[in-house]
Amino acid sequence: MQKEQQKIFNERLSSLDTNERKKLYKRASMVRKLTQNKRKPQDDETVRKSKSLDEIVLQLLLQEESEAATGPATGHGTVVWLGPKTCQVRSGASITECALNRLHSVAIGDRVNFRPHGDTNAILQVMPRTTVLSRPDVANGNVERVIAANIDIVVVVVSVVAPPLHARIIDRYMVAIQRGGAKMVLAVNKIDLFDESNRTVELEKLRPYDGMLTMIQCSSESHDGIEELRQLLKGQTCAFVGHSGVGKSSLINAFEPKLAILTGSVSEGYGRGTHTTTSSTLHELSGGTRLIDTPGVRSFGLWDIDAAGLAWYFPEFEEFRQTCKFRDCSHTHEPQCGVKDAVMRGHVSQARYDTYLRILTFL
Ligand SMILES: Nc1nc2c(ncn2[C@@H]2O[C@H](COP(=O)(O)OP(=O)(O)OP(=O)(O)O)[C@@H](O)[C@H]2O)c(=O)[nH]1
Ligand SMILES: [Mg+2]
Ligand SMILES: [Zn+2]
Repeated sequence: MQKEQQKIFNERLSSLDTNERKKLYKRASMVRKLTQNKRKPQDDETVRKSKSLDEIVLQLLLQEESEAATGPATGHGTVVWLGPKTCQVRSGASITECALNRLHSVAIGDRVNFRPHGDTNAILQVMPRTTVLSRPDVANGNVERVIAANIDIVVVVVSVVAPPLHARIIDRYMVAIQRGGAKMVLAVNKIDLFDESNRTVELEKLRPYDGMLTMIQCSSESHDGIEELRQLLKGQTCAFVGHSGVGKSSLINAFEPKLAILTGSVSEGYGRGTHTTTSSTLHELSGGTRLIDTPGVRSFGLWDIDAAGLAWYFPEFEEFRQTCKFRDCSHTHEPQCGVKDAVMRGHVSQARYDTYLRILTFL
């Protein structure tokens, strides 16, 4: 492969995850087998010059690109459903199925142009995104996975009691949401499960967020807090995210029972959800409210955050950073650190500071 080709090859390949690469190489080796079978045995010259697997991979990638760009767009709309191979694009009342290709990485909420291609449609262009919620791809940490695009609000759903409240994921989402430009609402779901023995323990975990976040205590079961949440989300495009089993789909059903989204169960042993929702869907409600249901996550990694910038995403550190002795203080080992001092004096939550340190060790 020539240098220039190698460069294009590396570039294109680095944007694929392990699974996509595997599939591509499988296809390439099939293509190679087919062409080799077609060749006559005496045709030594061709055999010697036969393409490497990498070259076939590049050829397949470029073929896809040129096929996708064979004419002007015939339609545009918003991606409202995303599956493994196709997505659905809504334009007004009509839905168009489009094939996913390696040229464009498409996210739910994206605004795209498309045109007919073969027996389906090809995406020609993804419009620039106003906001995103991103994380690193689980299989390939160098690839950005956009969980939702062009959202006004990310509703981080946590549950109390079953599964019990995990506050650390709130901190991680807070960082990613600020980075991506959307607003955040924290929905504390399943408050119908509160009783005298667990209420205080669970609410204590939320204390650090008092006054820092818009927080709604709610229950899709008893409908507590649902009206309040409805008012907050009115007319906005919102993505519901969080661990599996916390009740993201149930909450969306509570807003609009006729959606009847499949909901799952919480396993007895581990108190975890069972990953019921497997693909993202944007549901259009009356009044222009759009709610995106996303699959539950096991953990939430951070995309495009560096160690030097992390403290910016902990807004309560701000007033204390001013008194750090060193301007580039990392608030870890330095003497006379305003943030560490504030933690000690109880002005900054120890739990939030611990999350800060924990995230830092992974950056
Ligand atoms: N008691 C109680 N149970 C709830 C509430 N909301 C949801 N559940 C139950 O919690 C379980 C999981 O709900 P889902 O809505 O499927 O959770 P999810 O967050 O969409 O889960 P994934 O799709 O796996 O990410 C179901 O058994 C629901 O009935 C609630 O407010 N109170
Ligand atoms: Mg769900
Ligand atoms: Zn400091």
